[in-house]
Amino acid sequence: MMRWITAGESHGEALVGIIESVPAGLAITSADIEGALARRRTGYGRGARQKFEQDRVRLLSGVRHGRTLGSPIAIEVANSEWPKWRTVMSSDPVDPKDLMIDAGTGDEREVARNKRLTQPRPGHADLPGMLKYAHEDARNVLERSSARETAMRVALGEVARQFLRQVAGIEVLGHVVQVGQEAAPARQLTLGDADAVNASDVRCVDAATAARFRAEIDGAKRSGDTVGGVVEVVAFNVPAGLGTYTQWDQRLDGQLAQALMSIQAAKSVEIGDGLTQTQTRGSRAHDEILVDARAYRPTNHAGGLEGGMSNGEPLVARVGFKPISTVPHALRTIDLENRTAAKALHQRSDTCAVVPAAVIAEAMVALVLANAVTQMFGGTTVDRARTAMDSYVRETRARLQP
Ligand code: EPS
Repeated sequence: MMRWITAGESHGEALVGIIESVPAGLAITSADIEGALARRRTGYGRGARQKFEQDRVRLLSGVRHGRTLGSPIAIEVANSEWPKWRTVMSSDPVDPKDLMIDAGTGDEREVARNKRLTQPRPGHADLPGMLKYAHEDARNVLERSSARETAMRVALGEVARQFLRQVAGIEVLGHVVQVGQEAAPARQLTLGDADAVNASDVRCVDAATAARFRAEIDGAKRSGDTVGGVVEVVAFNVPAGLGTYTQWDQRLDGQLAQALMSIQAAKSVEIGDGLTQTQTRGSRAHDEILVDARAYRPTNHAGGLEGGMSNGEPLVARVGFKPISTVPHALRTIDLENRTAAKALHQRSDTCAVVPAAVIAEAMVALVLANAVTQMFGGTTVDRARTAMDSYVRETRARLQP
């Protein structure tokens, strides 16, 4: 089983991730990971931090001369702003006096950064986290619950993406289909759209829709607010049969839903036309199997998943994101220091994180699919996995040929 975990605080020295059971022989470099991280950083609606902070990647283990060894792969994404946070985020004890200085910047805000945060911000993990772990300073919660962690998900996701590409020719592409009230017209994404999606600052191929998305983000920013939306991830060239109906936790749709719902600010996951199907009669909801030169499906309402397995059609998942919780309009809360009514502190933040969320959702889908592929086709070397998968695809294709 391919397993992966992350560690690291938002303003800590670095994020660290480990992914294990990646087969040997996969071509991967730190440049590939840097490229993936660059895609996550861009996007309309991001805040100031993305402009000055840099992600510095080091591939610490599991890869030699550009090829995986089969051993655990450890990745570090260091935070270029660490010198400013060295004291406030120090692992070792610090002199309380050091928390009252401006870190040599002459900037009063640097002192503010060191102060204890006792007013949990609604929508964030702050309040339940402070209660659960008995923290008096919300920073002890927010540093880890922050979506900064998604940088490591994307770094690990790049390993999975290269694995899927090199073993199975599977490609994963995410785009934005809704920002606030503005929705893109229904349209099936194709692999040919990849360059246009990547070139768009709102990850949307249609210029008119992209303009509406930007206007929606601008409107939220002008009114001191934030805005959410929906991203859609499509995986192409997925063979039928990944996942299984035979046990609940092995179902691919369930694994995708868990992975996607775990992204910070995610509030809904939809597979295919799942929500529309709740209002559709069964006679029109399903994807009939027609036989021509080969068996094919004229529709893909199921989003490529039937019975908890991929069915050979493009896999389609949508993730709904709430407007991010760091709302410039201060929200009402409690000050846990004196248990009085207060206003939540706001420093700076993104107006909309839906655009990077499309890249993050791609990474999560890639990680789930890479695990499913290794489970089915073996996981010691890339070449053996590819040979096993090619033979399976040939065999199953022949069964669909009249
Ligand atoms: C985040 C809030 C912002 C984002 C951050 C995630 O940080 P800050 O409050 O320090 O301005 O910039 O995202 C990243 C650092 C990143 O790399 O995506 C949050 O609260 O989740």
